[in-house]
Parts: sequence; C-alpha cells; structure tokens
Amino acid sequence: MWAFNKVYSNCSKVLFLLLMPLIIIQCTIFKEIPKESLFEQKLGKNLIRNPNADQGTKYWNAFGEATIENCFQENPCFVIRNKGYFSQDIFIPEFTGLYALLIGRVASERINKDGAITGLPYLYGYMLNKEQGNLINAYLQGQNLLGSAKRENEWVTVWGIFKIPPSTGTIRFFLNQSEKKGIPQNGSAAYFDNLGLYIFKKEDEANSIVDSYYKSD
Ligand SMILES: [Ca+2]
Repeated sequence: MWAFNKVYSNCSKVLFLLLMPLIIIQCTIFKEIPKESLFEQKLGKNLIRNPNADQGTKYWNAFGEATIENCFQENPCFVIRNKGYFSQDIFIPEFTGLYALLIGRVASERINKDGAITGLPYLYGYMLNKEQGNLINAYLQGQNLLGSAKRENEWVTVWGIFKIPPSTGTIRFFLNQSEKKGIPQNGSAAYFDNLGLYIFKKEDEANSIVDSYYKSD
C-alpha cells in the first residue's frame, strides 16, 4: 500500500510537471489582448503624448528657441520664437487608408497690419514610410493649419484632416512659426496648447472633435 501510494504520488508530480507548460500557455493566451481591440482602443483617441505642456517638454523634441512658459492664466503652453520649433513622432503603422486629424490651439504675439504671415504659429507634419527608411510619404500642410487670429494673443483653433497613405509608419507632428520672404522674425512669441492627433475611419467622424475645439473659443 505504501509502495502504491509512493508511485501514485510520483505520478501526480510527473503529471503536474507535464501539464505546467500547458497551463502557462493557456494563461498567456487568455491574457493577450487581441490586436483588433488595441486598434479600436486607439481610434478616436488623442495619440499626442503630453499635449497640454503639463509635463514640460516631455515627449517633445525642442529645436532653437522653443520653451514651455505660463501663457495667460498660469497655464503652461509651448512657445517658439525666431523659427524655433517642437516636434513629436507618433507611431501609427496600423492605420493605412484611414484619416488623421491634426488639431490644436494657437496664439501669436505678432499680427502684421499688412496681413504678412511672419511670426504666426502653424501646425505641420510628415507621414513617414515604415519600409523605406522614413521617406516622406506626405506633407501635412495647408487647410486650416495656420493661425488666423485678427488680434495679438488671441487663441484660435487650427486643424487639418489627411488620408494616411500606404506604408505609413509614423506621423511627425511639428509646431512651427511662419515667415514671409523678406519679412524676418523679430523675436515675437508663437503659442501652442491642447495639441491633438486623432485617427478616424471616415473623414466626417473628425467633426465632433473640431467642434469641441471651436466651442472653447
Ligand atoms: Ca496647457
């Protein structure tokens, strides 16, 4: 009886050891989040990290005169002067054929009486090819990406919607300062805050986000 118990006990141990990898594999399978849901989770969400300058320059690259300052009512924002700029890379390899909304709030310390664009803030971007050494697939410019305030230091919404070309892996999002040929910078500040990059399946799905920005005017 003792011998039988010992053999039985050893069998249980062997069986347990044999089953252990299966249990681990099962648990791993159940823990893994399906790709579909990760894709869905990112849709319609702001993919910019630190979009409000609450974390200083974290996640952003700053070039030239590019700083974080308290802009009006002690709210930190991104500030550039003399054509300094900020940029952030956002990885979006799974969104080919969908639509990207670039959006933000901007203000300018300088408004030229003759309407020249020098000093004005604008959003800009590249779609970078994931297969060809970050070759530029598309330039994100025009539309409503240039700050069009009529008064100095007046905050306005800027935005543009762009279809994501095949093989795009990354969007490089820029905060830039305009300059008209022959009219140089004079050290005036261009302000940016509440930046957003959203992906949508259809172009018109971006409307609710754009509307919510305009409501904050
Ligand atoms: Ca802010």
